[in-house]
Amino acid sequence: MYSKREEFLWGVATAAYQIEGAWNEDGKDESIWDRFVHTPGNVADGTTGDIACDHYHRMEEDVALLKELGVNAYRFSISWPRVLPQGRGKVNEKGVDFYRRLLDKLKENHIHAVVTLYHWDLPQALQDTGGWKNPESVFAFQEYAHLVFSRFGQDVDLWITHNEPWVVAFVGHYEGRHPPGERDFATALCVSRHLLLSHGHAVKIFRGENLKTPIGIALNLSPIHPFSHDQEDREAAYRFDGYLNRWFLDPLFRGQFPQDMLDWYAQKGFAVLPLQEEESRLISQPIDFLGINYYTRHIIKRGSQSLLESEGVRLSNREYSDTGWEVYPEGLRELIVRLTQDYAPFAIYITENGFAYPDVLEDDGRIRDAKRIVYLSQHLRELTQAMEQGYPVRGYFVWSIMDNFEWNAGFSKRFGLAYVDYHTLRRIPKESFFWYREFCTRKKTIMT
Ligand code: IFM
Repeated sequence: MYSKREEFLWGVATAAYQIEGAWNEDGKDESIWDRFVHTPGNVADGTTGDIACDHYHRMEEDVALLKELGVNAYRFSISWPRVLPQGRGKVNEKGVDFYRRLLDKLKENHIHAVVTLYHWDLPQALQDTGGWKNPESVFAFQEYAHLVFSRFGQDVDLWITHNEPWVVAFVGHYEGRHPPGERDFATALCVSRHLLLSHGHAVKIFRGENLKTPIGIALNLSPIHPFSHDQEDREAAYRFDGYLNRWFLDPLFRGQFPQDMLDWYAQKGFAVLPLQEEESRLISQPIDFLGINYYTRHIIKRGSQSLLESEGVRLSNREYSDTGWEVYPEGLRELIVRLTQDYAPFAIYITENGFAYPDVLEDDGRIRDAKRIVYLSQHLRELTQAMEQGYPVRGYFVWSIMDNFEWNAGFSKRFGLAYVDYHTLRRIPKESFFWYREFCTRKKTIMT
């Protein structure tokens, strides 16, 4: 069993809704994503995750692919409505059995299992009573966490409570681009509080179960740079940092929302109650690691339109991925340094890092994704330097092992090391797959 001081994890990551498919099979009930994608207009290319990569039926083939890749860790998420179709109450044993078989297969192949409890697929039954804005959701999550820890506690090597709670709160409840598709800032703030509380409760339950493996949370974090040295641009950038980064980091590591953001939101008519003592203790109880999902930086200047009075700037001389994110490898080390200095996490895992590109399957059967190789190698160089400088990084995960359902962008964005032909569902390793395989093999022999 993996413990807090063991080998470095070189892995790849996925999430249930993005790969599993089988959306209504074997007792699984509807999630908010099932409901959302079945509503026309919500997904750019009109596709759904009903079948996705059909991982639910091809799990063994996919573990064989991981084996072929040579990683020593696989990060995946559990679909809450697959194991608890109504969110609480009756357990779906067929759903539990799927994850049991997956964990067994991973163990058989000597691949460490890294499990995310919540990667965005809330049971629709819970949404019907208010979802994350209802304080009851916190108790439902406790019940779910307890079930998962008690069934799989012995076979998982690293636990992640939430993936990118910022996205859940603000993209789902303020921007409305993800389910439940709300556009209300006060709701988003309330949801962020409930997500933090649910994280705290899950960690408390975990400690109560006396499980010895590490537990943490994965946040989407970015360096935020001001567009110019102007005071107003610098203030706007700091505000955006408060919005994106510090809004979750501060409660988790310091037990309170950042005061400048509480003041800013109050001044804009969104008063947030500071965390009460008990909430603060629960949310900031020690975790074993911080997971960083890193893709890009943000360059911010003052803007008058938005609630934050800030706006993003796109530079003409920089490279951007197919998702419109600037390629900025230096940002990975910058983040690691900053987070260590400001928050001193016990350990850091890069729980996601990857590059979307419109890859093409060529006539000779190859996918020459040279840009992805450059992206990964540059980021890994930064990571290696941070480690050489003594920063406490313990693992790195490429997003993703294979192309998959990229949320409201549907299948239009490809992040995989393996290409998925969505007609035949065949997985075809890209050049980056072989590159990462070589990299992992080399690293694993140097760093044990
Ligand atoms: O696909 C997503 C993943 O689910 C969460 N982090 C970012 C990835 C790329 O957008």
